[in-house]
Amino acid sequence: MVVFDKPHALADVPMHYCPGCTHGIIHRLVAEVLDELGIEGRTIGIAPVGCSVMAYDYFNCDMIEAAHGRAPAVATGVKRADPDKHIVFTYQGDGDLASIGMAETVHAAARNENITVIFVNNAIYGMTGGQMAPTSLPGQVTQTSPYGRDVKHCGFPIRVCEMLSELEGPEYLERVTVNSVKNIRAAKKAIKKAFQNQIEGKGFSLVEVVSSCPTNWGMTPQAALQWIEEKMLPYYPLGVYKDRTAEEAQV
Ligand SMILES: Cc1ncc(C[n+]2csc(CCOP(=O)(O)OP(=O)(O)O)c2C)c(N)n1
Repeated sequence: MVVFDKPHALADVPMHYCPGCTHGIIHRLVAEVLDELGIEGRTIGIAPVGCSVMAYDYFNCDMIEAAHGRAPAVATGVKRADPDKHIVFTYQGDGDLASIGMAETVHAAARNENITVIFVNNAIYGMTGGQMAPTSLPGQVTQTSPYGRDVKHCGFPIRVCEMLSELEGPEYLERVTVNSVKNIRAAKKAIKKAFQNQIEGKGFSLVEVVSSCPTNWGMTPQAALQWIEEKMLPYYPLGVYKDRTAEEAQV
């Protein structure tokens, strides 16, 4: 009896990610959701620039590569071209989504575009070698903040879910993490909801996944999962930051 199998929506190829990187887990969760909702054949994913730039090799659904930060704009075009047919998701890192692509993110949310955004927050620019990101923590040592992020000089990290929750536009914003089995299960639930919302035409749904980058954090994979728990989560609390349908049901 097969009790555990590779999701069909995930390509059967080795991934290039570093040991302990959580991109692979998050890819798998997205693929499981595409399988369970039976939407692989009509889904178009928008790959970012960053470590997950080659996400187009890892999903069996159609994929488009967007220039750095432009995934929500590309997703908007694809979705609006045939809104009833396509399911469209973006998959973006923090440099991509919260730095160079911040304008696209905010405006797609404000317009309540009916798309699903998977936001992988690993608090660093992974692909380019570990520079400070908009989500790097105060005091965090990176290649461009070797003495630790000094907020007087570099400003404060951006909490994307909290910031977007001030907009009227978005339907659903949730922050999850994948540093334990329990948290991975919760992350999958949130990702599934973000796709279901789109199927039901509810609008902009973003799931922020607090993630690890052992290579650029300079830690073992195990220590990186611990660092998520001890350092990242106090600054980026898990939870639902907006759920319009649930809020309206309460009124
Ligand atoms: C317009 C443009 N500016 C800068 C770059 C260089 N660049 C490539 S990846 C990247 C940062 C990626 O970091 P993040 O989005 O956090 O993803 P990660 O690699 O950590 O998964 C940058 C700045 C680029 N490719 N294009």
